[in-house]
Amino acid sequence: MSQISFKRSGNTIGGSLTGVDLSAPLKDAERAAIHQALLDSIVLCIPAQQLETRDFIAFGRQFGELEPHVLSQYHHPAHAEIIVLSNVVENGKPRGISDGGAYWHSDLSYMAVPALATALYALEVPETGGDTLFVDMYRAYETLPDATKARIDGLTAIHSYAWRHNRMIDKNKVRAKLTDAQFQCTPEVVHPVVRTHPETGRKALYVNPGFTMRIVGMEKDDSEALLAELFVHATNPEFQYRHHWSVGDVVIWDNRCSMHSASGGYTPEQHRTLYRLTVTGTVPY
Ligand SMILES: O=C(O)CCC(=O)C(=O)O
Ligand SMILES: [Fe+2]
Repeated sequence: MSQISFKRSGNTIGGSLTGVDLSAPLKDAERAAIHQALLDSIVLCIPAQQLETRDFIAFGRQFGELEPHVLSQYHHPAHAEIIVLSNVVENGKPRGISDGGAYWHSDLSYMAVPALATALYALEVPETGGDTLFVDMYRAYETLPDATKARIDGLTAIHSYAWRHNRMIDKNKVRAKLTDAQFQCTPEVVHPVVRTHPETGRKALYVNPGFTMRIVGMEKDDSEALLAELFVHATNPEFQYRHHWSVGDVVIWDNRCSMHSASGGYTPEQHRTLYRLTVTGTVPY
């Protein structure tokens, strides 16, 4: 077994860990190294894995409870904890969700208890395109002008899944409307605009174009102008890491201090299939 080794991408966000086989039970030292590398790099790739579905689930479970996604029609047939992301259509039926996350967002920020982490396992990837972009929301917060920090201090914002889902239907027409039950499961929620990471104690900006509808207590136009200003600042390419996928990559990211976006750029003939699982976090403060 080779030595466990952590390498940064060169930025404040993004890193990779080699010398770990996630198909075998992890030793305590490996578990601690993965956890620390995730806190340090925000987005961690563990490449060249060959996993059974249960190995991937066991990997996710180490970080906390796993949460089945609201779009149950795309769950893995045998494991509801896994949602399938795929552009492959088999016998006229999509193997998974084909238009997930093509906008900046933090996973499950639309839930009262949002996601701590998300992990993807790459089964099929296009040679070019299909990258996932990530942004460091600690840095986005830390580099805001003092006047903006003072302005957003103590503010809260409304996040909504149905609002996003309806915009995706308008745009792509491939999505089914939310069922009544799915709609009931995702009421609007309110979170602080700046949250404190419960493990590192650092502050991070916690609004995103995907799910943040409105700043509480502001007129619509003022809220939109402030959010637009924050989003332009946060998506500065300097704060970003771009992940180009290889088959066998397991990538896990910390949603408490990052946003991400699928970047597209591949044709329907190029298959892209990833398994995804989501680890439940804690109420933001
Ligand atoms: O497919 C991707 O690149 C990202 C999808 C996404 O947003 C997610 O899995 O949370
Ligand atoms: Fe996402």
